[in-house]
Order: sequence, then C-alpha cells, then structure tokens
Amino acid sequence: MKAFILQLLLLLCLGLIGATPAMAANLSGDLLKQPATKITVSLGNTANELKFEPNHLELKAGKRYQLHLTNPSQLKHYFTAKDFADDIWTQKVEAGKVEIKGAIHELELKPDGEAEWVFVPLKSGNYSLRCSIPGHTEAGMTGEIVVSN
Ligand SMILES: [Cu+2]
Repeated sequence: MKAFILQLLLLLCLGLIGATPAMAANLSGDLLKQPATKITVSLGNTANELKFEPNHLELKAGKRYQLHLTNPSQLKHYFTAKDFADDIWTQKVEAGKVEIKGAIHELELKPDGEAEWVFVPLKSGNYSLRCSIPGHTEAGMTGEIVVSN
C-alpha cells in the first residue's frame, strides 16, 4: 500500500508538471501489472427499463478495475458519476478500436454500445451514479458506488 501511495504521488506530481505519458506509464508499471477485477454494468435492459444493473458497486481503493459498460436497450444512456470520476485514476477507456487515455468524467452509450473503463479508485467514499438523459434520473436510473479502503 505504501508503494502504491508513493507511486500515486509521483503520478500526481508528474501530472502537475506535465510529464510525458511514457514517464507516467513507466512509474505506474506496478499498478498496471495488478490484474484488473472485471465488473459489468448494464445501462438499461432489453425491456427498456430505466435502471442500472447492478445499481450498487463495491470497490476497494488502490485496486485496479475493468468496468465493462453495456447498453442492451434501444435508448441512449449516460454513466454519470462525476465525483467518483474525480477520485479515480483512469488508465484508459476502450470503445471499438479506440483507446482514450486520461481523465474521463462521463460516458454516453448508444443502443448496443459497449465500453471498457480501466481505473484505480484512489479514495474511499460513497458516490452517486445516474443517467443524465432528461427524465432518466427521475425515473430511477440511479446507483451508488461505494469505495472502501
Ligand atoms: Cu438513461
């Protein structure tokens, strides 16, 4: 854990001084060697119900996750958890043949869309998740992400 925190501090410092991605990747080597825990969250379902399945996630700070997001419905949906996104280190988001590196705040998934979000939660906390399409949060398309130490 101590090594992890040191690495993180280095990463954060490098972020501030504008380090090259290669330097950051080198320093985060140990984090990247950690096998990622796979979690799948479905945005909506085939019955077009406005909900996340599951709508409750329990994560550990300092662990690496591969969050597989899928949208099996006929509507577009958002995965919006901005406070959570502020408190994680995103390694990448992969969608189709594109990999996006760096901080991500929100993802929109079109019908039949899929994306992988690989990240490490940095802090414990309770974070809210919602779909920010008008009417969807109100209809119950919400969730909770709990990060513990
Ligand atoms: Cu939605």
